[in-house]
Amino acid sequence: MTDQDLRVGVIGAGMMGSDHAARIHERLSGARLVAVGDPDAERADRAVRGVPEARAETDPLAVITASDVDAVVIASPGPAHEPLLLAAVERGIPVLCEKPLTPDPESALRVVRAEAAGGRKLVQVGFMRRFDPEYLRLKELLDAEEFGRTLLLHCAHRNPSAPPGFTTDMLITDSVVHEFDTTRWLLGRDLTAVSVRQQGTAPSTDAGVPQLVTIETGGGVLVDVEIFVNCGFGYQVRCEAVCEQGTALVGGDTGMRTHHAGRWGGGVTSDFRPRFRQAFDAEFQRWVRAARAGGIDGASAWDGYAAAAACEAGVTAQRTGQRIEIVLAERPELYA
Ligand code: ISE
Repeated sequence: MTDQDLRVGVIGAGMMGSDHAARIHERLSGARLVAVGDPDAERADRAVRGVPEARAETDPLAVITASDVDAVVIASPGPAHEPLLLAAVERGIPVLCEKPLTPDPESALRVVRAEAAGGRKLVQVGFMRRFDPEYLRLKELLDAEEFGRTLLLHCAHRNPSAPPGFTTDMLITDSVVHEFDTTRWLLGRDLTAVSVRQQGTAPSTDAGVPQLVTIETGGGVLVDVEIFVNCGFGYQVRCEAVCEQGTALVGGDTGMRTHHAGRWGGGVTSDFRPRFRQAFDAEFQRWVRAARAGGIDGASAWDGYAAAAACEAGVTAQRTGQRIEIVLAERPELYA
């Protein structure tokens, strides 16, 4: 720890917030945890246990305005993000905000406009797949057109079981939001339309039933996503790119292979924390470096807004069974 360490406050001490607080304390260099804010005092206390120099707060805004906080991580529920983001932008401190940036495009655009008015990118959205070594290699291959032009992406996003209260909307806003972002990032093109297919004729109210999402993109690449949050066997996120002269697959669970008791096999990760642990670590370490220089290094507020616009269209597509176009506002100069 040094005097130049970035002094970080974490807002939200739920599953992700406490995971990030531990990450900052245990695994990052150039940063130290100074505060955790959560309206639930017990959760906040738990997240700073074992970090004597960090305090627990019950008012998340107090973390943003504290003079000993240089940068904040926002990991509270999405509906709480907008006032926190606006306060951080007003104070001029860097933020790493877990997705979603905000729950809808209108509020996301207000954050974008507030940031753009200040002329400096301060808000990074926690789309961690952009830091996953396999996804990074896939992007490199696609950017260099190693197998020719990209034609299609086939994606599968499977969670072992839906947490209590997980609704069908959340298949889009909480889960497929990652594919919206990775698709834009991998292809370097905006998304233009979205359709959702599901079993039967009426929109399903059971989030445990798989759905198929089709995404159209500016460059003409078609993307399909199977979203299945009740697959039972483990956590799996795959993306296969079909190019003119070959295919490339990431997320194929190609870790250690075992041979034992007359069988061979390998492991499947249990949830997104172990699957993307390396990505989260890299994302945070790079953010710390960027934040110390006063900026960001990852998905911007504009990317968060684009994802929110795709989610809104996706939920409408899911409810109506129609193909819904994704229309974006004019992009401020800051994100050109
Ligand atoms: C969760 O919120 C995440 O962000 C995970 O990455 C995703 O796989 C999961 O489906 C979401 O519920």
